[in-house]
Amino acid sequence: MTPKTTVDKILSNQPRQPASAHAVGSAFAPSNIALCKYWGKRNDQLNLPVTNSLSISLGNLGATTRIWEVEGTEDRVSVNGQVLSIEVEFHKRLSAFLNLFRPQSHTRYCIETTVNIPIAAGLASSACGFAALVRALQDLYQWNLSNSDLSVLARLGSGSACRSLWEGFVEWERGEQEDGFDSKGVVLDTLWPELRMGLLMVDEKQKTISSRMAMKQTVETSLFYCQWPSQVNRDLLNIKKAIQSKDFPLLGETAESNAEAMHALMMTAQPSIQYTTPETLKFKTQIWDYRKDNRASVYFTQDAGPNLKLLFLSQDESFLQEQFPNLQVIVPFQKISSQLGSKS
Ligand code: 2P0
Repeated sequence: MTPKTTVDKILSNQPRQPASAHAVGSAFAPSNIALCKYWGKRNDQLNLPVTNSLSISLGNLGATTRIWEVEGTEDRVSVNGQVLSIEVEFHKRLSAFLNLFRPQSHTRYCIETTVNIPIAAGLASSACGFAALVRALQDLYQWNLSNSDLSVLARLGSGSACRSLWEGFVEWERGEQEDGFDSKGVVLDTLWPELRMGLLMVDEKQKTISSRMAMKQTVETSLFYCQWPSQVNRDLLNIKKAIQSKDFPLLGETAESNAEAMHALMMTAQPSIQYTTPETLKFKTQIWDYRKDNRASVYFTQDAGPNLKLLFLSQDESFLQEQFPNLQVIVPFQKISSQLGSKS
């Protein structure tokens, strides 16, 4: 199975042409932050992971994408109003992904994406980018695919994108099949309105090594990688237990320890990979001190970058905003809660 055969199978009963020559597809997808991380693939071509992972979506923070067909020799891509050169890595990756969907080999696309979170700073912008793109393609071609099918398509663009098709907690089930049709997101049926996530920017610069490369390097060279699946299995059980019983310390401790283990693994890759800066470590120490002194029940998680995402409950929000004036507080369940409220 290749990405192309996967797409053709999922789209076998769907329109492959836009409804009209001037049709435009448009869609939003939220960003997601993993509480139990995806770190390592068993199939690089299909983005099939070694383990399950579990994330929380960021409500209104994410990507909004518009797409339409154009004449020309190249796709035209703009991100936050800036046109990307075809030499840029992200342009190449997007065009390669769009090759899977073009009705004719000469079809070209214009893609306009607006992302309301810092790009490539470890805030999962490629995840919401690819999820918004498959949703925009669904809108352009008027497919009627389920979120589950769209999740498989988004995974082919970027693994973690398969978790960005839902709000709230989402588990990416690694699946067992070689073709990857069972490797997709599944939403957990639990709301936690008091939960908060705080974005603590340490550095907005683009990362030095992409997560894709870092993941590959870790799997291929770390002697400790064989320990990772058992850490994930244990952490997933605890995170799901914590979500069900609303046990916040268990959720925080497990998510923090899972992120620290992922970064420890990277350090044992050859050459060693280090996203943590002295500034990151300073913030971590501050967070550990708040817990130790019972000043706040706050934990962190960290992705492929120096920035931290704090996990806490609404009761500690004002204290943490005072301590970290630049903290961007996200209420992950606000959007679902207000949607449910307006329906009732
Ligand atoms: C995650 N990350 O679970 C982990 C934790 C970063 C750190 O998924 O190669 O951009 O496109 O499948 O999804 C980032 O990796 O990698 C990621 P590809 P992706 O969120």
